[in-house]
Amino acid sequence: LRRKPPHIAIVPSSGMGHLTPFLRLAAMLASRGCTITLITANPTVSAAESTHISAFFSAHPRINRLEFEIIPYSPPIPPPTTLSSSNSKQLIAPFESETIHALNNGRVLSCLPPVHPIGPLDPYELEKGPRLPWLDDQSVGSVVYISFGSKTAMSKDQIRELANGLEISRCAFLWVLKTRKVDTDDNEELQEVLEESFLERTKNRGIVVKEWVKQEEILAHPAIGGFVSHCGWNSVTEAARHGVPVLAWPQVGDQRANAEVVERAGLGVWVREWGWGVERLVRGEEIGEKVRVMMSDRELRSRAREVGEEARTAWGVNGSSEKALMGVIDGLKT
Ligand code: BUP
Repeated sequence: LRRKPPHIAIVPSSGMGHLTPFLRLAAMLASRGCTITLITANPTVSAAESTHISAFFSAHPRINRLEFEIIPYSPPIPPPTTLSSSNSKQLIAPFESETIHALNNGRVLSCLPPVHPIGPLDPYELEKGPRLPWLDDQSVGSVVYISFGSKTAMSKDQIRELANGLEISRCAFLWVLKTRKVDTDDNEELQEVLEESFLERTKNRGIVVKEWVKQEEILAHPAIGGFVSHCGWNSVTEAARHGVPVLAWPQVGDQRANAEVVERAGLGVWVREWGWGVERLVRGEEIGEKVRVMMSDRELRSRAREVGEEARTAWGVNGSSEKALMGVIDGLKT
């Protein structure tokens, strides 16, 4: 008797960093015969989420949509805490094969559900963003890409130091700049944040964009030779998939654990002295120097390329990721 593919409900939590992998997973499961219901919150936190959700449902009419309304809630003011955000406790150890093995063999807790290591995830069709023809005119491996993800906005002073650093590095650059955590509040013009003279001096060497870009497509572009990243998990897996060296500059949450994975995997370097979030202002000279070193480090580039090959093997037809995904689907068949 043939068993029926499962019906799976997928509930992404808020923010593009959560929505992106869930939409990719939904598309991957649907293309393997599963019935999918995607449950999304209304309103979304950012405009990027609404745009991507609408585009996703237009491209995948067979995926069911359920919306739930978020009721406004004013949380009580929390009592003062003695823990500082610069504390170096790590909650999550880097996810590596021994860790997954320990979790799945009851060595951590006996009652945990199985953990299935799936990824890197395929981008789904119609992920939104403008084309950047400028990149096509740059030579192979010459451009450093800078992005701190969808919700990290650095201080104005740090942004100016970063600009200074990019200028000092003398590398070509593509910088996705955010000045506010939520995109709907991000209304400042570039000229209000960066000096006009910086934009003028670097106009033939770099571009700064404030709108949403197709990051996966950028990282896949042969002109990209390095990535200055906050190490959101999606960014790390995307850099790994395309074998792009990373200069890790983690800011909050799990990003420090992710930076450690980047370093241990040989995908990049992490300058620990740059600190954590707003701990210290990192000067342009230091940034420029590290960017220049990353972009000219042939050994790092070749290690990152190897990581990319391993990631592509994991995600290929008979790779470990595909096997894990099919294992999940098989286990849920009725
Ligand atoms: Br910004 C930006 N285009 O312009 P992370 C981000 N992305 O495609 P985060 C774009 O959003 P958390 C843009 O490729 C990645 O898939 C990017 O996720 C994409 O960081 C995703 O890297 C960003 O995990 O979320 O947004 O800080 O920290 O919650 O993982």
